[in-house]
Amino acid sequence: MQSYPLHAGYPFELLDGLWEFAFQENVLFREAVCPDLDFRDVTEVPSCFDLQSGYRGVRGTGFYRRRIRVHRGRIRLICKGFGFVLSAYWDGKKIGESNLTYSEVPFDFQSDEDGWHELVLAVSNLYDPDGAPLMHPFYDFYGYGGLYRSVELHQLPEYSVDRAEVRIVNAEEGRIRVRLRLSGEVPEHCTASFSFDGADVQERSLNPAAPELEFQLKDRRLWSPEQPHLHTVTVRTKHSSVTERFGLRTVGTEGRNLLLNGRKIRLKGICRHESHILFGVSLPPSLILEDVRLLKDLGCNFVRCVHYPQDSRFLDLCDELGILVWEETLGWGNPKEDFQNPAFAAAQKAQAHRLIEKSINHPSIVIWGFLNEGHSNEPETETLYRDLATIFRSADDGRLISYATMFPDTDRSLALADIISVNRYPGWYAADQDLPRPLKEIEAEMERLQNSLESRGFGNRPLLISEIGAGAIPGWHDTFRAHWSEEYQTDYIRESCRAILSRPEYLGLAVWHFSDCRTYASSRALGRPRSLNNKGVLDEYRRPKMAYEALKQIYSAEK
Ligand code: ADA
Repeated sequence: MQSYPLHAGYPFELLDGLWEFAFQENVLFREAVCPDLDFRDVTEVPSCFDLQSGYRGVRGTGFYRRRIRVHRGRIRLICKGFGFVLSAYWDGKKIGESNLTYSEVPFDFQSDEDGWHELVLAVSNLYDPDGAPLMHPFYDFYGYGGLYRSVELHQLPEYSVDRAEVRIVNAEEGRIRVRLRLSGEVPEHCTASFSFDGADVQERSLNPAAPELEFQLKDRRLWSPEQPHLHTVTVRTKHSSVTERFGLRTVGTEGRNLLLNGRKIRLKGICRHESHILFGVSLPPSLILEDVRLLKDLGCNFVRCVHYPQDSRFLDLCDELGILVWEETLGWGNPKEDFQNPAFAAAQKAQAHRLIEKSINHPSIVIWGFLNEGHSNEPETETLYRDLATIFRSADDGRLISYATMFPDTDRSLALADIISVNRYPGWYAADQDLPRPLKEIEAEMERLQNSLESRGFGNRPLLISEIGAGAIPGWHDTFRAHWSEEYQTDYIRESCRAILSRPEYLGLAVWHFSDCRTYASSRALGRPRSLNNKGVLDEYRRPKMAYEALKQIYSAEK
């Protein structure tokens, strides 16, 4: 199950499979010395090394080693997702490092000789505010270590076409702009052939300084959740080719409404971590597909992908099966101290650029997000919120911008957002802790929130509840229908959906959460029984709780 873009024309190798493995506890990648390592173990790529027996829950640096045969010349190594910090060594020489946890990162280098070479990838999962600024132990999801996603090796020709980014000029008319990413020694006069949907080949000459061209598609069809039609473009240069998939659709807002292809749409959504109790954040393809099937079965038309850049295979399936997506940079409740840390700000911005680059062609993605529940009520956070919004807006005018706030009444950056997105848990983290079953708080909070935002001048923007939910221990039933019972969770989800969907002022909601997932292994787990965030409508093995059926009924009935 390979994800788009697809490359051809030059030797390409997927480096997934068994690698030699060594581990140094409590050692940061910066301090580690590769040559002295004792590679006495093996591990699998992709996977989380801290989930395998012998290494469960460890913190330190994992070293992956394998030998690879290549020709002399330009090499690109692509790591599609890792945590937290990765450094790469080719024949003992460092070829790059990255602290962009969960991002897809390329390392370009030169191989000087034909034949066998040694590749070592060192991955640290130690919390370190300077070296690994995007991850923190207080995040409410487990910070796994390892090469979460595939590793690819591209033996590039003298010059190559690496990506073809498609921007929609006019969806109805099928007019698009294709911006190429070229690398290597691109000749001043060079041509490329473009073919759409495997046919309609057009030869064009390229300006290597600005390789951007406009096209008119012949057989155009719009993409929508009901009819997720997709197109492909294949671009060939002398020794390389890339195939990208895209869809024709528009997304915009009008007052409180979200418009898809000019038509009003409400969001029936759910939040989803990439997480499974057995695989951590490194999900096998069959499970990714199963998750997308479950989203469809639930009747969702929207998934909020939390809280980091996602596996492209999941996004490909959302494109194919017609689910609208919110994708965001890695963040969770970051305080102002993070915003004042230059390493954190730089990593956020770099990750935003990488996110756009990776995901630009997915028609399913309609919202770019960032900094979940950052302390957006503090003046010190304003600059980074603004900088991130600017990065997304200037790179892409075909999508909306939002971020999930927990400070809707005092937030200082709301004006940046096309959609006001608020995380709310009334009646779960109840205002009145002595009241049994405080479900009434939900309705009251939806009313209050809407009025508060109107009074602050945001009454004319779409309003989304980007999280709402309650925890349930799977299989625990209670005649009192108390907190943690499947009964309370079911009642809670019913009441949340009713209170939100019955109000035309709300764009919709993203229920928290899809499935139970591992979180704190520290004493913070006192509020997280089983060391899991238990607010899934599915348990950690994807077995349905009572709330699953309830949500399915509501979403299936809601047009
Ligand atoms: C927040 C946060 C989620 C999760 C949730 C909860 O809204 O964004 O990641 O931690 O709270 O379960 O309390």
